[in-house]
Amino acid sequence: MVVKVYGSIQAVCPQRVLACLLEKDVEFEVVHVDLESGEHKKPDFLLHHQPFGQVPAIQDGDFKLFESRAIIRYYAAKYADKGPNLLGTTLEERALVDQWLEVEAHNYNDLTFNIVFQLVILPRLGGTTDLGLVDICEQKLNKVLDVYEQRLSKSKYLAGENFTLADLTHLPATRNLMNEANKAYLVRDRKHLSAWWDNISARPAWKQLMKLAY
Ligand SMILES: N[C@@H](CCC(=O)N[C@@H](CS)C(=O)NCC(=O)O)C(=O)O
Repeated sequence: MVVKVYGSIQAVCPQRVLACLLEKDVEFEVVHVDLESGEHKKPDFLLHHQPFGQVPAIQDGDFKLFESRAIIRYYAAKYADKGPNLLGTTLEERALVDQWLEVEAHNYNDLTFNIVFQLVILPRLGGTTDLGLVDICEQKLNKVLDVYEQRLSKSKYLAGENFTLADLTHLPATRNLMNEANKAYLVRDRKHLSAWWDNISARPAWKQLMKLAY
């Protein structure tokens, strides 16, 4: 049965899920949820798919799940023997994958989101960019990225020598930060981070998603 992914193919969190499904070569259908008209806040969507009014949510047969990082963990485990191993092999490698998934969720995501929101989304909605906030977020993000740079000077990928969910989870927001908010220098000014980005963004699954989305 084809997996249904509820969301917009251009939104960061659904893209995290779609990148994972493409890596695993799992057939899916995107059920478009129109964020601009607030479809994700309507009672039907809240009741049947995501009670907090956000995307993505999936339906896989009778099974439903929301929260993009829970969904990618689910598919990486469900299809552990199909395509690349995205969870790590040893107990320690799996723990490192979890660690960097947490770092992305708690140290990286909000800062990149705020920068992209202020510079790209808010002006589109007719709002005024808070450049002070952008500056504060950028300063904080610089410190976070220094940690990434140090880590990536020691291993090819965040959790070790293999591409895993730890890297995949960073793809959508980093693309937005670099391409939409014109902040590519935050990555390009760091040698190891830049090489990591070139490497992970060249993956066929990600390139396929970019073709579908833009
Ligand atoms: N923690 C949630 C966050 C979901 C989220 O923030 N989704 C965004 C799109 S990337 C959204 O639905 N935004 C509209 C809104 O929050 O009203 C997840 O990872 O699934």
